[in-house]
Formats: sequence, C-alpha cells, structure tokens
Amino acid sequence: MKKILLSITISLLVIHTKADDGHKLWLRDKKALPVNITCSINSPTINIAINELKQAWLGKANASISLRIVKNPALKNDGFIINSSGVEALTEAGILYGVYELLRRQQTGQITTGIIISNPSYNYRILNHWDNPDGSIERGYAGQSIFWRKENAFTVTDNDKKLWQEYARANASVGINGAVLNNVNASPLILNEDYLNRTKAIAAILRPYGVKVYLSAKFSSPMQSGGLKSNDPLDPEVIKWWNNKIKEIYSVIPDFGGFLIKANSEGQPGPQDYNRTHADGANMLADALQPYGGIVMWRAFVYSPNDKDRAKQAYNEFMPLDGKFRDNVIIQVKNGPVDFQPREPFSPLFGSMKKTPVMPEFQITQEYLGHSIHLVFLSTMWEECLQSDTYEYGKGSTVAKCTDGSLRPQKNTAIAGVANIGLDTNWCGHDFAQANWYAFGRLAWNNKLKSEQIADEWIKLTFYETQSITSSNNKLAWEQNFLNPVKQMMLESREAAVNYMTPLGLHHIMSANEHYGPGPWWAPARMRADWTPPYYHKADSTGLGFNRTKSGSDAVSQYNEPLASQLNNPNTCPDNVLLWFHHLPWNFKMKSGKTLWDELCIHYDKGIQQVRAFQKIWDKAEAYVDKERFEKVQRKLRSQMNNAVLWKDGCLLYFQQFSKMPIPAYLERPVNNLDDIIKNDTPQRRRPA
Ligand code: GCW
Repeated sequence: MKKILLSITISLLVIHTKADDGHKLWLRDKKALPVNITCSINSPTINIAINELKQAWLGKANASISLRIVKNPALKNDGFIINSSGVEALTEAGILYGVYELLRRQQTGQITTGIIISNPSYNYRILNHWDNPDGSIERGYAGQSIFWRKENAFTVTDNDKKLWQEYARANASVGINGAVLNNVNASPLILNEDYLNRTKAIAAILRPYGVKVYLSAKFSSPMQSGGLKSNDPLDPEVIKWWNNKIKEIYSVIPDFGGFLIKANSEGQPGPQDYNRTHADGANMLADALQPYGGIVMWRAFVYSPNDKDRAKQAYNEFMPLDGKFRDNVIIQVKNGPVDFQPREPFSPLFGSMKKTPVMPEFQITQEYLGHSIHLVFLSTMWEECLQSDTYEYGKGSTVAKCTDGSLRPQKNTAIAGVANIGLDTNWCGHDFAQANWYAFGRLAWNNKLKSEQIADEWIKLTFYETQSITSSNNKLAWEQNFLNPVKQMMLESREAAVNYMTPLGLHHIMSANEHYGPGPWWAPARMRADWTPPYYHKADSTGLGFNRTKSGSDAVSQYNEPLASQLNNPNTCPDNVLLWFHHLPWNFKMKSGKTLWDELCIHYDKGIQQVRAFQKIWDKAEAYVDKERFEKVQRKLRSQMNNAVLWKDGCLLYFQQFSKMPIPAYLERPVNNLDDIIKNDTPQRRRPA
C-alpha cells in the first residue's frame, strides 16, 4: 500500500516539475476532448486543421464542427468566420487559421460563441531569416540556421523535415504565411541549383501550412554567378539572365513567393552602381516575376558615409521615386529611420509615399535589445510604431493604416519581421523571446491588437499547465501569482530596456559591432563616423543630443504637420524622443521641472530598478514553472541585471565628463568605474555566450 501511495505521489510530482525544454513553444500538448468534424475537402491543409482540432479540442465534448469553404463578402484573403457550426473561409489556409483561432480562444478562455469574423491586416505576413548558406545567422542569438548548414549541406534528413514542419506549424498558428529563407546580405550561391533544390524541399514541408518561401537575391548575381559583364538592370543581357533564372526557380518551386532585396546599402551592390535608380532595379525584377505572381520586397534601409544625418537618407532617396514602381513591388521600411534602436520615432516614409505600397520591417531578433539574454517583450514597441500618427491624411493616419491599405488603395499589403529563430532547442535562445515571434505573427494578422492581450495569450499558452491546475482555486492563484505579475513584467520590459540603455531619445550608443553593451565612447580611428556612437549622441560641454530641427539637419521636415512643428520645439517634443531631435544644454528645463541631466540619471536609474523588480517577480513565480525554464530565465535575468548596471554606469559616467554635474544624491551610486568599463570592453564581453 505504502509503495503504491509513494508511486502516486512521485508521478504527481513528475507532472508538476516535468522538465520543459521550451521546444513546444505556445503549442503544447493538450488533454483533448472528443469532437466530431465534418468537411468535404480532403487536402493536406485541411487534414492539418482536422488533426489540430482533434489534438487540442477543449470545447464541449462530442461537439460537431464543420469546416467549409464559402463565398462571403465579409471575408477577405485568408480571413475566416467562426460560428456555432464551425469555421468558414474563402481558402483552405483561412480554414486553418480559423481553427487555430478557435483553439486559442478555448485555451486562453476567450469567447468562442457568437459570430467571430477575422480578416488579416496584411496579405503578406513574412519572416525574414538572416541565415547564410554556411548555416551561420547574422544577428542570430539562438544557434545556427534551421535551413542551411555547412556539412552535408544538401542532404535533407528526417530531422530537418521534422523541424521545418514544427516551424511551419508555429507560423501558421499565428498567421505567418511567408518566409525569406536567407540573409538580405545575400550570397549569390543561394540561386544555384543545389540551393534551389534544398529550397524546394523546405517549400514542400511549409506549403500545407500556407507558408510560402521567398529568397533574398544578390543584385550582382548576373556577374557573380552568370559570368556576365554587368549587373546593369537596363542591360538586355542582364534582364535575360534574371528572366531565365526566375523561370528556373519557378520550374523548381511553382509557388515561389518572390525576392527580398537589399541594394546599395552597407556595401551591397545595386542599380546605383550603374547610375540607375532603385525603381529601375526593382522594376526589372518585378517584370520578370510578374508572370508567375511573384513580388519584390525592396528595402529602403540605405545610408551613405557622407550623410550629415543618416536618419534622412531613406526618405531622400525614395520619395522622388514615389509612383515609379511596378505594382508587384513593395518598399520594405524599418520601423525607425536609423536602425532598430530600442526606441526610434517612426520612419517618415510611412506617412509620405502615396503611390507606392510600403511595408513595415520589424526586428524580432534582439540585435540592439540585449540579444537572447535580456527579457524584452517587443510587442509594445511594434504597437507604438503601428499606432503612431503620421498625419498623412489628417489626424488618425496611423502607420498601421498607412500600410494596411485602409487609407490608400493598395493591391499588396505586407509586413516583415526579422526572425529570432535558430537550432537552439527552445528556438529563440531565451524562453521569453518566443513571445516576440508570437507577437509578430499576431500583430501581422491584426495590427490593432493590444500588447496586453498578446502577452496574456502567450503566457497562458506557454506556461499554463492544465494538468496541474485542476480546481478553480488553483487557477485563481495561478492568475494572481503568475499570469498577472509576469504579464506586467513583459509589458514593462521594453521601456525598462530603453531606460537603462537609451533613454530620452538617445540612440546607437552601443559598443562596437556586436551591439550589446554600452559604448558611447566607442570611436576607433578610421571608423566610418556614422558607425560610431559620438555621431549620434553628440555629447559636448554644451549639451547632449542630435539636432534634427530646422536649425539642424532638418529631419523634422520629413514629417507631416502638425507633427513636424511639435517635434521641432523642445518644449512640445515628447520626452521619449527629445534627444533624437534636439541637442540640449545639460541644464535644459524638462517638462518635469528637472534638468536634462537629472532626468537622464533618473531614467537610467529607473531602468535598473525595473530589472531588479523583474528578478523578484520571476523568483516569486518559481512554484508555477517547471524547473528547467525557471532556472534558465532566472540566470538570464541575472545577466541582464549585470549588463543593465554596466549600461547605466558606463553611460552616466561617460556623459558626466561633459555635463560636470553630480548624479542626484537620492539615486544609487555607480558601482563600476568608467576606466574599468572601457578597459574591459573587449570583444568577449561584447559577444556574450
Ligand atoms: O542593423 C543592421 C545590422 C546588419 C544588417 C543591417 C540590415 C543584415 O547591424 O547586420 O544586415 O542592419 O538590416 O541590412
């Protein structure tokens, strides 16, 4: 008897503390109830939908659900309707998305009754992988590529297929329907036969999940791979080469999505090498892709070493080309005018291009936000960008509306996220970084969603163990002790990072090329000025910040009124972008009545306090998480804390050399000396494991 009891206790314990490597993401095994499904279609996509329902049904036992393709004017694209009889959509992918939505609602306790109609905000919801053919990933912090590798590069193993399927499923579950499989700093190799065949194998696995494959093409492929004498987009030989190449691609992958192009940016070749414009380059490829239904996503991330203000370059280069692009070209614009900083104002291109579709590019991988070490939920940052008012067509012209077709007629609407996915068991390096992949998909589907809801869903799906929380009492305790504080931590986490890294509109002050630790001092001789922090913070004895007002670089004029005037005036410019637009005296009087210097100190200090609070929240949550994930996150929070203190001490002590003002006595003292921080600012410290 004793023995039996003991084994029961142990098995219960095992359920409670079962190690969890995070590989299942937000799609965890369920104790499903039986469900009856009717559907007249038999196809790979529909079979996935049916299996998902069977595996995860938490609705009424033995309920009857029908899956139907319908014609309904309320539906657009891959949208769906959930009603009492089941899921209806125009397309099979729509059915699949509807099924995932229904299951998500069941799992997260959202309403499943009545009629739910949901259409995607964007037609193209795409992940960009900065994966290289040798398996490395530019700005990847979660291991090597899941698509490419150096050894046995072209063997497709069962393991590969399993992983690609899990990847496709995760994407489909949040509505992502495309993936650019290789780095925008593209290798010409990617268009060679071997790589195209591997792409074909990947496409075959992704296809039933509604995920299309795209590639980044190198503009100089005609010369580098084809042996041509030129890459000039108007040269008939070059045009012919691309036409043949694209024909070849479609013969291998009939539903290939198209190209993503980085041209004349950071040393990449492009049409300007031949005195042609971005439009000449993009249109040449667009014409070749058009017969097959392919698109070109042409990036606007351009700047040159001679610019007085890098933030202005994209607008200057692309605005004169508005209306000159084919209708299967979309201009892909990073959320901010510089480069994925912890905080930037939105790119003025979103509120300016009237005759050319523009798509936002967000960065899911945390290049400037603590890699896979810091816990930073990026949804709030993207929400902030999407909800920013451009005033393009008067008040309420948000970035979301300027890009999703609600303000200007657009054949194609799209959004891209630079993926944070690698071979790490938990895909993203940090268990909480999975939330950023999830959030990107959710916002791409519905750009009006609130981060609060996204965080709520993700925590429930990722951490709520139905097995161990049986009574409603336990559920309440779980919500109070885990869900709510952890959600609060996530929602605050991005602002915390801004506070300890780049408060008040500071930007690009990290050390060296790793973009991890602080480095406002970092400016090696002979380095391009616009790759060094002093170019951006402009700290001197008179003050701090980049003057982008009318008296400075005049970047403010790229914004519409009344925003331009609001930003131009330091008294009306929002504090959170103040030093982005203004160079202000150290004793400038802020809206709070305090000096700029004091506010700077207060913000850095606050960031530290916030991370300390996150540590406490997490430690208190221990009872509600499996040991494996608990300890991993706990360790990472410690490293984040350490790094945050370095940021605060490094930046304040560095800027203090110019301000010559004391850190207010009521704030914590620095615990590191500036010379030590600089001395220890080695590549190792900057590239943490
Ligand atoms: O942020 C910068 C990165 C580069 C990246 C580039 C880009 C892929 O530091 O690594 O290159 O942006 O977006 O093209």
